[in-house]
Amino acid sequence: MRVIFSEDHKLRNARTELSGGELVPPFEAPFRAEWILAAVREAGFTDVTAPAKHGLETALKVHDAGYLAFLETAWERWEAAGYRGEAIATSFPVRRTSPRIPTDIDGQLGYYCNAAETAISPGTWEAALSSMSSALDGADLVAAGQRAAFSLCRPPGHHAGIDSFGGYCFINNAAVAAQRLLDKGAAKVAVLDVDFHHGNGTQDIFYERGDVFFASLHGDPAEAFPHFLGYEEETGTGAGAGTTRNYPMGRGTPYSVWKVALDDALKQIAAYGAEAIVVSLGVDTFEKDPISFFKLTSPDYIDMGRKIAANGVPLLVVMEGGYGVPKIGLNVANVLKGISG
Ligand code: SP5
Ligand code: ZN
Repeated sequence: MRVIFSEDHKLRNARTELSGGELVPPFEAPFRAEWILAAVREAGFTDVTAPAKHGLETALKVHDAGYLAFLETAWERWEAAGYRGEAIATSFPVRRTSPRIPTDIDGQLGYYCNAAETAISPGTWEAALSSMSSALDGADLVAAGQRAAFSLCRPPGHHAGIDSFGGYCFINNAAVAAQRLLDKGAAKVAVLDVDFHHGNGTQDIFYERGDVFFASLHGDPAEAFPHFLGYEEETGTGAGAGTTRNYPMGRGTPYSVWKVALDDALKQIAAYGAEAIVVSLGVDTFEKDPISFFKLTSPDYIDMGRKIAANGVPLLVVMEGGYGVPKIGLNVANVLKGISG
């Protein structure tokens, strides 16, 4: 299985994350990608290539053009305003506010933000572009007939919506990859999101579309980030009616329970008739994850990979979350092993 990975991920190296009212070193940091790359190599996935540089053509089909233009220059505008810290949004367009888009950097930062833990820092845009490029190259390999590919994306993407960043995500890599698979000839694609957190950005992007089926297994939003989306009753609307499925689960969920939801999601995806599956792979379901509350163990990830591959359609695995401990690398490698059989 080919691994697509860009060293430019390191350009996303924020100093701060707003957590528990404090500015702390971000959980989503460069060492994550280094741990994961080392472990997948160690497990025998040694065919690692850097992605080509891609433009925004595909991203513009899943994101708002004004949002991408904002992201591209947000850091320089913030710096030009003379601020000393990183760009953290402090004011938000909530219920009963004007739909107008402000013109100043502070207003736009809040307008395009869905979670203030995530600061924009120098290099964030360039790193997000490289991450998107890894996803696009992976999609191209799958479109060209590969049975599976792994896009080792960083920063992650699944919390980035049509026009908002947050949850450590800026460009929705999985959504861009799904769009690319459609553009290369697939009629129907699925995104299977197994990250601990609900893929609110991906759901937002495809909620009214019938050409992408979105299924997410995650911590119940009543008690977990991203808090405001991911309930069972959200199933899509308009042309997308019936093409979203959510599996919220409670504190302490072990693999024996989690895998029942996975089986159902895979059954729904097969019934839908997806020609390829983009897997939003977060390993923050791990028992030792510092910000999550499921109880998966390292061997469980092998079985997860086997189950996902059993659907028989081509797979593009896109890296999302997983934090805190070097074992995240082993857990990712185990999923790839399970997929490879
Ligand atoms: C890609 C991804 O996994 N993004 C996750 C972003 C979560 N950010 C907010 C986390 C807040 C967690 N607070 C948990 C406290 C545990 N003691
Ligand atoms: Zn996550």
